[in-house]
Amino acid sequence: MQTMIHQQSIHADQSYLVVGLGLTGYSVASYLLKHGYRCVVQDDREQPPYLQQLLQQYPQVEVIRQPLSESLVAAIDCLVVSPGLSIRSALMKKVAESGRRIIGDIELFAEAVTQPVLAITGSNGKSTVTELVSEMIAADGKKVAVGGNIGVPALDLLEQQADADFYVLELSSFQLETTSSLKPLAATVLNISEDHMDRYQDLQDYQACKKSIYTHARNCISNQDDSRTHYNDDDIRFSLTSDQVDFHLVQQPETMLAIRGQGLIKVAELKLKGRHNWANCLAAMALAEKVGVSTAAMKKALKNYAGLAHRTQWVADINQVSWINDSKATNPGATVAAIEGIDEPIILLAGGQGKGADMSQLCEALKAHVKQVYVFGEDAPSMLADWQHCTAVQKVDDLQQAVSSAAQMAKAGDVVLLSPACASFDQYSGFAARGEHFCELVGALS
Ligand code: UMA
Ligand code: ADP
Repeated sequence: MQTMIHQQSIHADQSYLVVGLGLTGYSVASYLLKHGYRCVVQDDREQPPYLQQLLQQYPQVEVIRQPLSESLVAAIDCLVVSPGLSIRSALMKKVAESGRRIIGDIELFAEAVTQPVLAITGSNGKSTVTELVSEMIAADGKKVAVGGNIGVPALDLLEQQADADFYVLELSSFQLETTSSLKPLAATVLNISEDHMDRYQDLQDYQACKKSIYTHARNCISNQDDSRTHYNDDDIRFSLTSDQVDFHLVQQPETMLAIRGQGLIKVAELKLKGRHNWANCLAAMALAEKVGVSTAAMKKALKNYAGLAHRTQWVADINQVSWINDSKATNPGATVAAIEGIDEPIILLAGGQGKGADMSQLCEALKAHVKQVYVFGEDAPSMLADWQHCTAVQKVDDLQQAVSSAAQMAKAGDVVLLSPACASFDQYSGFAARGEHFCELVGALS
């Protein structure tokens, strides 16, 4: 069950406790203090990441370095909790039952924003769609501010890009859990597959958090091909398989992205590769249409957008073997999409923290396309057990050993794909550090 979140507006007479001093906590505390609200900050880690920055800016702020407790929250009206922290602990449940508000930074953003918002969630493709739709809006000559889970905290956008015509937010399920009054002009759930199963009871629980993005949305955009994303019969739909929806594919005679039967651009003209990216493009077109972007601007952005680093990113061709960095694949669904998008025989490098996901869902794709897997990291033993009946799998110590083993085994025409299906935090500071390490290791091979 979701912890109750109370709907109320920010009030000067309320006292706020900012829980967690990472990027979000720093952004929230700065926002509240700048606007004169009473707030204290709590983080019991040895080195809260943004402690120094906050104290430099606001030397008087009280930062509590003890664990959260009932007595600590007794005098507080509202807790603003960082997304990396669960609001489902026994203590948080008690706090909610006592009538105190538990919100996140996106709720504060929702209460303050005056311009239209586009909101994007889903298990995979969020960052790609967020960037792509923002490029479309910019190509149409409008000012767009982009943030949320993609990196810039939403409240920072309000402070730094107050003149934006539109705000485009990537939202994680964690951020949605603590948001109740966001009213996007258009919202989408791109797809749902297992992720963060260490924070949710089951897939339904996770799905319900994701779909809460639709609650107050003026336009709901869902994926016809994934019924878990559907809201109701009024949804605007995109699809790779049906042409009975607004945003779809046509063969004229080449495959094109289309809007209600009108081909807009050949998929061969896109820089983004892979069928999953065609779905991302269709979703971005649907969002862009709702903010009045012209089809010419959509087409221009679609033609130019080359995608983000660490998402099925080509790194090098060495002795006719292609090396691909898909470090951002932090769940099985993303890895399946990467594998299915490659026609050549694949050597897969995977592993890290599985976050409770069922890795056996990769078996079909492994059987069909992957000749060898090297697994590493915290959950390598269970991945080995889950996959050894599908293809050849070998456990190695780390990414370095995985790369050198793959280099020895690869033959001309193969693709070596880093697509871990796992989070990286057991060995790296994040997916970007893991992807950069992979690029360095590949660079050293050539
Ligand atoms: N933590 C503690 N104690 C605390 C506070 C945090 O141990 O008191 C830990 C958390 O458990 C977590 C880490 O610190 O492991 C970071 O948590 P955080 O809530 O402080 O994170 P921020 O630095 O504020 O970054 C968050 C998002 N991170 C998470 O949701 C974990 C960033 O998304 C996001 O870019 C940023 O806010 C701005 O909105 C990152 C992410 O990994 C990319 N998101 C997850 C994902 O995409 O799968 C949801
Ligand atoms: P997110 O922000 O949701 O993590 P990204 O756009 O950063 O999404 O992509 C993350 C991973 O998911 C990458 O490995 C990428 O190749 C894969 N991916 C992107 N779009 C999709 C999609 N529509 N379906 C499945 N996987 C996808």
